[in-house]
Amino acid sequence: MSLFSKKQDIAGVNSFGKKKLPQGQYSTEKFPVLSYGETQLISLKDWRFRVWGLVEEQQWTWEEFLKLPQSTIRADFHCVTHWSRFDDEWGGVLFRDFVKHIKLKPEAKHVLQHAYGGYTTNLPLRWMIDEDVMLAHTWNGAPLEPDHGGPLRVFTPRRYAWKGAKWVNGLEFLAKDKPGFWEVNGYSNTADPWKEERFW
Ligand SMILES: Nc1nc2c(c(=O)[nH]1)N[C@H]1C(S)=C(S)[C@@H](COP(=O)(O)O)O[C@H]1N2
Ligand SMILES: [Mo]
Repeated sequence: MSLFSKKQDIAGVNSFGKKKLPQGQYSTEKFPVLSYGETQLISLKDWRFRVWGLVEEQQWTWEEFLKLPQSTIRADFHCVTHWSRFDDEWGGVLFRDFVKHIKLKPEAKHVLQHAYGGYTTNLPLRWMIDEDVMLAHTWNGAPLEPDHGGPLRVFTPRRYAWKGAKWVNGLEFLAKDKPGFWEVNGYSNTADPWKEERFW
C-alpha cells in the first residue's frame, strides 16, 4: 500500500463512524509487541478455553472452538502508548456469536478475561456484545503469532488494545465489575480512544 493511500485511509471515519485517527494517536505500519511478562507458548493440543462464574461452565478444545461461527472483520488497533494500526483483517469468533453458545445466568453483567500467564482485563457484558469484540486467531490471513497473543486473543476495536487479553483462555462472568491487571494499576476502566480515556 502506498504512503499516499495510507494517508487517505486515516483521514475519514472508521467502520463505526468515529474519526479514523483518534486524538493523540499516530499511525504506524509496524505492529509493536506490548506484553507485560513473557510471551506464552501454548500448543494447540494443550490449549483450552473455559467459561465460568455466572454461566453454565463449559470448556472447548482448539478443534471445538473452530466449530463455533467464524467471522472476519477489518478494523483498527489503538494502543494507549499512542500508536494505531489501520485496516488489518482479523479472523475469529465474534463475542456476540460466542455468547449464543453459552448459557448465561441473568445476573451476569460483567466479563473478566483471563489469559495464560495471568493477565486479566474487564469489560461490561453489554460492550462485549455491542462492540465487535472478537476472540481472534487469525491476522491478515495467517494464524496470530504467539507474540501477538496466538493461538487466541481478544480484539476490541472500540477500546484501547489493553482491553483485549492475548493468550486468552477463559471468560469469567460476574454480576459486578472487577478491574483487571492494568485497570488496577492506573489505566482507565472504560478505555475509549475517542475520549482519550487512558489513565485514571
Ligand atoms: N496477556 C496479555 N494480554 C495483553 C497484554 C499483556 O501484557 N498480556 N498487553 C495489552 C496491551 S497493553 C496492549 S497495547 C496489547 C498489545 O498487543 P500486541 O502486543 O499484539 O501489539 O495487548 C494487550 N493484551
Ligand atoms: Mo498497551
